[in-house]
Amino acid sequence: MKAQTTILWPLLSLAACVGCKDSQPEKKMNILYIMTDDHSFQTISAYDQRYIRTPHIDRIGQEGVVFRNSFVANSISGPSRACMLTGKHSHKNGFIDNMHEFDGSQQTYPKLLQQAGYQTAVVGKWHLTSEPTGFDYWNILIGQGDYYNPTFIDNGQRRQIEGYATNVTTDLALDWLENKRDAEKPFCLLLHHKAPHRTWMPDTCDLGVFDDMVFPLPANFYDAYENRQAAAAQEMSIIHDMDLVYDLKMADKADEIHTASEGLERAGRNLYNRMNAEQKARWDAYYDPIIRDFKTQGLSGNALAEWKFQRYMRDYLSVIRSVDRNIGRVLHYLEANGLLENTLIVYTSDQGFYMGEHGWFDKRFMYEESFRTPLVARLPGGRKGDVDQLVQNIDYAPTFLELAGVAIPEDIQGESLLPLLQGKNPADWRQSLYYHYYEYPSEHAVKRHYGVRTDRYKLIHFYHDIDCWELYDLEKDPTEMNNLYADPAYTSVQQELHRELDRLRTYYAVE
Ligand SMILES: [Ca+2]
Repeated sequence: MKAQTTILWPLLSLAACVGCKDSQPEKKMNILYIMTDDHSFQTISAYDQRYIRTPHIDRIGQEGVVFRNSFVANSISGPSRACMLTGKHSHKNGFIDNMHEFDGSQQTYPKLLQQAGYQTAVVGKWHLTSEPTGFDYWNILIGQGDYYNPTFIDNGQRRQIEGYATNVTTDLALDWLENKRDAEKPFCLLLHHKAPHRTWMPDTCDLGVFDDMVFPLPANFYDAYENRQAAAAQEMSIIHDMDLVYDLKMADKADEIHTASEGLERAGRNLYNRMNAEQKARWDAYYDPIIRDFKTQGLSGNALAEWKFQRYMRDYLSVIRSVDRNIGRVLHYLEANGLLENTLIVYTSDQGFYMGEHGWFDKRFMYEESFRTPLVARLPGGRKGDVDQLVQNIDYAPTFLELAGVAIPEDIQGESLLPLLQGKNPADWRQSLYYHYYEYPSEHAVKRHYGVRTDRYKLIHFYHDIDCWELYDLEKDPTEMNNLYADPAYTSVQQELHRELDRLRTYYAVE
């Protein structure tokens, strides 16, 4: 599957070709890799039309492919990004959780592309602690970054930029494309948004746009986590862990609303205080009446939980609206500048997210909502339609390398998606995926776990301070409520999954 195919894009200048066919200069395909942070596939209309329309993200999929079975190797920001940069699972790239620092001296695909003559750039969220390596240009947010008036590190220099993060990050990317790159070289641009990461602060122009909608509660919103010990132990529930001030913007001027976490409450007020006077005026015009109404209602129990869910959905979707609009700006730029037909465009997220399923927000678990991640890609001249094969974020690095005609190093663990993008269906494509999450003990209290997923089944082992196995039949139980590990009817399935998990751990050299 790692056979090399070089896609070469002939220069459009006819003058350059006259009489010199044999020595005709050839230009490689550009790569635009757009990624957001915590964008659930449930909130992209190419995947799910219950909540929002995302015409610009959908366009990438309509003119290219929608990966229907796209997953991550480790469902948390920094580690997921390290898997993508290296094409290797966490235990091989070393960045197993967000408390680590990424070893930037190791092999990454931007470095290999740079060596092959590509101009490389990363703009927006980085979150790998160490400074970017392998980029001609980098202009990154600090840590998670801020939604309002964010500070960027511009090739080493800190600079605060007035505005809303998704707009500003897009501006920086377009500025690099227009003014800063060498147009004679192919480019690889990583446009990585901070949005829609917690605390889902909308742009002022998007405040209130979803207020007419009432979102149905997921059927398992009040999940009791029966027979699932790790799920019962988490601290990422909308009911108990979503903070009224930090997450839901109830920072009242009278300072009467207080929450269980002084730290989160203070952080919430600090986020508000980052805004300038004009931004605050628009923000207050929207949120002050909501805060007043909230105080009047005096909600508790399920009524409070459901109020929080509705607020969460409205804020989150408003942030997505800005993401999609800004992707539209980028597509328009490419089209207007003749770049649409020689650029691979990829849109993904660093992992999926819970929109109230199991009562949760956040990610981390190997359950479907956070193990899956959206992935749409548009390859000029390539396949149009759905791709059903199991793909994972370790596959992006070898895909970009193969597209650029760079030999894929033997130690890369992912598989190039280029054949799938070109419309082929390799007979020997992988039949199962390996996953490993390490960040415990930590915020949200999700236990360490690893597992295997096939097209129908999933086996998970939670370990560290517990020792629990879970098995799901995704065909009969797509929302993973029924742990079948001890069910005698699934004994042979269980044994087969154990064998497959052992095989994968050997194949990926897990120690
Ligand atoms: Ca994330």
